[in-house]
Amino acid sequence: MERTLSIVKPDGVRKNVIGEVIRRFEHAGLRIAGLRMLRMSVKDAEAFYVVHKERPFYASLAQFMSEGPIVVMVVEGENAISRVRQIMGATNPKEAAPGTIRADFASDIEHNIVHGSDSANSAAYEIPFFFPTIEIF
Ligand code: 3AN
Repeated sequence: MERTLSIVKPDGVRKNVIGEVIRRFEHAGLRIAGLRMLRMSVKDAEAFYVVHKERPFYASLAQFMSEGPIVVMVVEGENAISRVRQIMGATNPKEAAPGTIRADFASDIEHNIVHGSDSANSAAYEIPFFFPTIEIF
């Protein structure tokens, strides 16, 4: 069993696809082990994406991720990290495989609807960033 952190980003909430994202995870046999809606400040988003600090899109990404509410969730299952990323599709929706969340709903490489931890290390940082253990079931 593996756990990963997924986010329906502000564009996903705006496009009304919270349920659709969750449905795709559940349909694939993954389980929602924690779930919450919240809005990050720019500082929260900078801290969440600290690994991207040196990237040219860091400031814009932090701005975007704090522009509206998001839905954060802990997703659990066998190989949850890689399976969630398969269901999400490639970062750039133009390169995302047909039938993936990003191919179906994302508008561009930054506004790409959904986040999923990219490794066990990332998940170990990202899950407790949002969820105390008493909120994971
Ligand atoms: P992923 O979300 O697929 O793991 P990362 O970790 O490389 O992709 O990037 C984190 C987030 O940063 C992406 N979800 C996207 O919103 C944004 N991003 C990534 N690459 C770019 C880029 N070249 N230009 C603008 N935003 C980007």
